[in-house]
Order: sequence, then structure tokens, then C-alpha cells
Amino acid sequence: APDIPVANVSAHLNQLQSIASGNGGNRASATSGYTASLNYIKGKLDAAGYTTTVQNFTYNGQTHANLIANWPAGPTGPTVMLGSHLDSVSAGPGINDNGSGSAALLEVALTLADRNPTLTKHVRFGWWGAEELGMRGSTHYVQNGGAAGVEAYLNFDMIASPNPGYFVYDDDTALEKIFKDYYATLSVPTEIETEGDGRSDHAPFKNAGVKVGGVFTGASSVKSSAQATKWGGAAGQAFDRCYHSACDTTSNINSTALDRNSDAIANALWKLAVRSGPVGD
Ligand code: DTR
Ligand code: CA
Ligand code: ZN
Ligand code: ZN
Ligand code: ZN
Repeated sequence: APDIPVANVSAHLNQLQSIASGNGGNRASATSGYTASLNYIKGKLDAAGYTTTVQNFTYNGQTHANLIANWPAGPTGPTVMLGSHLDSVSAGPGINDNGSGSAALLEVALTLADRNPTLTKHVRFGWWGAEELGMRGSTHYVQNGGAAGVEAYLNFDMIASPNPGYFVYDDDTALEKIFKDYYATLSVPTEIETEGDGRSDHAPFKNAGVKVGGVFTGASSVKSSAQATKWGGAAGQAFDRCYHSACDTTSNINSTALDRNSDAIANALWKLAVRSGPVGD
């Protein structure tokens, strides 16, 4: 699998930061900051050759939007889908939560388009609206048939926390193994992600019987001394002390975690959907 240049991911985060700054300081769903975030990502994907769809839905009397991107090459199915919520809370710009997942996914999608490898599955990406309002975008998508033909959904929500842990979703053994094995190549120990069930956009897919997986670097929970010993960082401090706060800016990003997780996403996509020839792709 290709190495994802973390500088490219950081550049997307800088764009999301300036979008928030230019739109009242946040990128909350159904606000101008969210719309500008979606248009930024959509523009890059359209230019790279993706077939993009903006899926609108209403919640609490407001109109929200999901961005769905299908890669037109390869088989029409079965589908491997990767997703991240694009909305922030109204308290701040949401650069770790969840600009990090959104930006990493964008860069992986652009890399797939650039490499254009031979595929064994159909590849689809989703950027969700209104996750912070209760996973409303991913729920709307699944309730309107979005999970049909999807054999695996990978979720990336908070993947560059400033005091990071390396947590792997434990919902599906095979998907968990892909991420664990990748981290083993970096000699980075992992723990299973336990608090997330029902806490992010993989939940509607899991409830629909889709195999789900993903990675997470931690939110407001506190890093233990044992975890600080294995991962570094500060024991007794939250993984992300700016969770849902105004200080969730571009300075609230651990770039090593951002790099490792961007590469982990590319590795998982290549393992699940790219034909591996004798010389590898
Ligand atoms: N609910 C997410 C943050 C979050 C909390 N636990 C997990 C586990 C897995 C992914 C995300 C999360 C949010 O605030 O967006
Ligand atoms: Ca990288
Ligand atoms: Zn959040
Ligand atoms: Zn989130
Ligand atoms: Zn889970």
C-alpha cells in the first residue's frame, strides 16, 4: 500500500481550520462552515474523477448533508466503504474531531485515484453530516438502503488526538486483525476500542449486519500510566483535552498519530479492495 504523505493531510486540516475561522469558528452540521467543508472535499474528489453525490436529509427542522463518493473503476460490487463524520460541534472547529478522519480519508481517496490500481471490490467513501447530533447522517444513509451490498464499513472518527492512544475497533475479528497487523509492522502496540459501540458512525452499519472496523486515538478519557509507558505521552491527562472545545484547532493534532493512521487506512483499503499481484501493487 502507498505511504500517505502526512503533509498532504495536514494541508487539508489547514483548509478546514480556515473554513471554520471564516464561518463563525465552527463547522457544525447545517451551518455555512459545514457546507464549505463539504464543498472543499467534493471539489477535490470531483477533480480526481470520483462520482460524488450530496445526500440531503432533515433533522430538527434543519437540512443536513452527507457526501458520498464512488470510485468509478473496478467491479460494481461487493462494496468496501470507508467513512468519517465531517461535522464539528458548535463549540469549535473540530480539527481532531473529526477533521482528522475526514482529511485522512480525503487523502487516501485522492491516492487511490492517482494510483488507480486494479480492484477486487467496489470502493465508496462517505463524509457524514450530523454525527454530533446523534449519528443522524450515517443513520439516514443506512435507513435509505445505503448498506446494500456493503461487505465492510471502516469508520475513522478522531485519529490524531494530541495525547494519542492506538485503539482498534473490536467489532469484527478480520477487520481488527488488518489494523493490528499493520501497527505491529510499526512496533506500535494497540488496545481494543471499547467505549465506541454506539458512539460513532459505524453503529448504524453494525446494526444493519455490516462488518465494521476502524481506529481511534481517544477522546476525554484519561491516559493511564501503563498506557503512557507503551505509547508515550502524558499519563493522567485526557487523550484529547480539547474534545468538543474551542481549542480543537490545528494545534490539537499529534502528527505522528495522524501519519500512522492515514497509512493504516491506506493499508486496510489496499488489503480489502486492491488486487495483490506477484509483485504487489
Ligand atoms: N462520539 C465521538 C467521539 C467518540 C467517543 N468514543 C468513540 C469511540 C470511537 C469513535 C469515536 C468516539 C464524537 O464525539 O464524535
Ligand atoms: Ca505516511
Ligand atoms: Zn464529537
Ligand atoms: Zn467524532
Ligand atoms: Zn465497536
